[in-house]
Amino acid sequence: MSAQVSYAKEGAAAVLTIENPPVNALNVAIVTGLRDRLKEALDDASVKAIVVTGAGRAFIAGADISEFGKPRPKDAPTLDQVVELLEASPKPLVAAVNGIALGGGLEVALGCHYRVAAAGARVGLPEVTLGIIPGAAGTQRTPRLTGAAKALDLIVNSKQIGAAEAKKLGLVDEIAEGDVVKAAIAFAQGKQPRRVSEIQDKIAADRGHPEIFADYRRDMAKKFRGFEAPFAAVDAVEAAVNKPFEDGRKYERQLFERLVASQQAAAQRHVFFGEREVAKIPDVPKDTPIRKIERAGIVGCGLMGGGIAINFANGGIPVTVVETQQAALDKGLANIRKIFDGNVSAGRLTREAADQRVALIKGTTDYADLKDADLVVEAVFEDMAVKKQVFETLDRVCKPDAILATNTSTLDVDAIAAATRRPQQVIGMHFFSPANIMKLLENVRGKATSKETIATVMELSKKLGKTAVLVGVCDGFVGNRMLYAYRRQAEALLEEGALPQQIDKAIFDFGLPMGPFAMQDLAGLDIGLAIRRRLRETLPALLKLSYIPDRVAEQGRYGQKTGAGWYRYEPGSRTPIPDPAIDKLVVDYSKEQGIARRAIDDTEIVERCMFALVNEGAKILEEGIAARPVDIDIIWIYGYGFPRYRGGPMFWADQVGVKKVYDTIKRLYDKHGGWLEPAPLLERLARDGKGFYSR
Ligand code: HSC
Repeated sequence: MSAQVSYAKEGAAAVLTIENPPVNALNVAIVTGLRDRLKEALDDASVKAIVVTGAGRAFIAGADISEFGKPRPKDAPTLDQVVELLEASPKPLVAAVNGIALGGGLEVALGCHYRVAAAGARVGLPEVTLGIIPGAAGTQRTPRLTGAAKALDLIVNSKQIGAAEAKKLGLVDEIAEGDVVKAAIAFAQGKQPRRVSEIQDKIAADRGHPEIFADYRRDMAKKFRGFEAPFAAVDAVEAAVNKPFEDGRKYERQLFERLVASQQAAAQRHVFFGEREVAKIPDVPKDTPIRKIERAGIVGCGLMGGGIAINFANGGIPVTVVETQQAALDKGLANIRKIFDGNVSAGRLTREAADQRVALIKGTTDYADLKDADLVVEAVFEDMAVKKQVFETLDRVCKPDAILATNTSTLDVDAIAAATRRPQQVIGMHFFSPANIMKLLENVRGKATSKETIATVMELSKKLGKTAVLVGVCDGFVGNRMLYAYRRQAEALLEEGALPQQIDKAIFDFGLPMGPFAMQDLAGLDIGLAIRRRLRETLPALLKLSYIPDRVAEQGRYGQKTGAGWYRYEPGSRTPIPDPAIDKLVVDYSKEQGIARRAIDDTEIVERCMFALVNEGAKILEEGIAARPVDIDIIWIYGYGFPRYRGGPMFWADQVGVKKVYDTIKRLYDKHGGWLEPAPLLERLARDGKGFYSR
């Protein structure tokens, strides 16, 4: 069906229905259609009231995001113009909000004189998530109905609320018992137009209280560090309170225009579509059969296994957890209960829901109890011999069609699969720690993994509440392999003249939640030490690894858990305090290596670390370990806190210019050699003037 706004008469009411599946996004055709059908209704003398509604499950999911940044036909009306036409209607206009009303969708409803919502409807202004603010007077009308504080909460946090709460806030006038369109028509009877832009009482009460906004800006500063849109949203709501409607609307428009053309908005739009794109695997068709996962198993009830079990329980899937020792099992299950209890005390879960979830998790010391599982995730010690043994056992005890997944973060999934007679049903599910909190899941396809296994595990990932990305087999897969490349540059910078706190600050200011050294202190330096020792055994001589991290760890400084690592920590505190002992260790190491230390500025730090990340990403793409640059971007946003407003490392590289990235990497490689060898793909794109997204 093509996008259209249909027109129907129901007695003396005209019903304008927006039809643009799947979510009735407002593209140029719909906005134009809405204007034209409105005119038709206004011109028809027999029409006494007008109802606007949506076909299917949505009212309107907002402006069509894919049209942002693209040229529009000159004579096409803009959404804000049509919303003003709606409000100006001399005939009463009621929005029959049948389903989700987001962004421009809610703005259309607010342009109507009244709103009647279905009980299951949801409303919100999520524009800030897209790096913009509402652009059809949403920031001006919302506070007129809710007051400034509630409007700020809704808009700045991109909150979506149900019909009942929307009614409580004043955004909705009535909740329909049955058919929402019929209810809207009935509601319109005898009503006069009531224009939201003219409602004064709530904003009049907020006027003269600048502290509402000053306090809000202060409180949100940390959460939205680096983002532009949330702060612009506060400015716009403040204007709604202090300026006449028309001036506030113009001000909102200026802010909207600036933001919609910004690099941040382009990046955040990219992330919106990327989040959906990663679920679609190029060579796994949409109609690939999917197995039902009704029962799961987990081997290992340590920190990781326990966290994974919580995911299954949260997804409503019964799960059996195996540990070989009863004591370890008891400890693991007690930890799981503690995490659920914590959720209850924090108010995130009711006691009843927590108990139901705990009841879905059964412990055992007998592998035979996994015989009915449709899928088993292995989460044991990171050692190939141990893993192979576990998989041999699973292959023996599990039913023939069960899927066997490994949670390895570094080992070869193909070698693990070879320990079974069902390599086509073996896959990696690389959960990030803590598994019950981190949203990212790297699903790792081996050489033999079947499309059915991939499709099943990708679908299951959604049920577990994860953003899953499919990757191929290599050391560290996508996320950690790139992380190693970035860390190696950070370590080289230490040798050449920088200190950990300077590097961490530069990376923090770039937008990551923490720099590489604070991150290692959080994860534990002992894990890295074991990996480095293993790597050194096989690395060619030219690819050297700095010994500085080894020296820190060898002193028993494993990070936060030992009270000292790259930083020191006061007892019970997680705040890193720079430590002169580490500064001395770093400076002494440079001297010992005969390196003359030099002043290194923040720009060089960011470029060295981030360009190395991009260069490794380019190698990963060329090798087919990631199918598309968007897979890498989503991994880095969800797994490592790469700032959403930069769109992920590959998108960011395109914004910076691949040529600049290549030239810098090449210059550094010519000087230092080793790890920074430019990826041929990077070189080719730079030469051809292309980007990762315009190959
Ligand atoms: C906006 O409204 C700006 C306005 O304030 C001002 C405009 C002023 C203009 C002046 C101009 C000069 N557009 O998520 P799903 C696609 S900003 C395009 O898988 P679900 C989606 O990509 C907008 N496409 O389904 C997917 O496509 P695929 C504010 C959109 O049931 C398919 O629909 N609104 C789209 O899990 C299904 O989506 C938002 O930010 C859109 N607006 O969730 C809402 N929305 O199948 C964004 C969806 O090809 N949308 N698509 O992959 C959502 O949050 C979710 O999609 C829903 C549905 C909750 C609507």
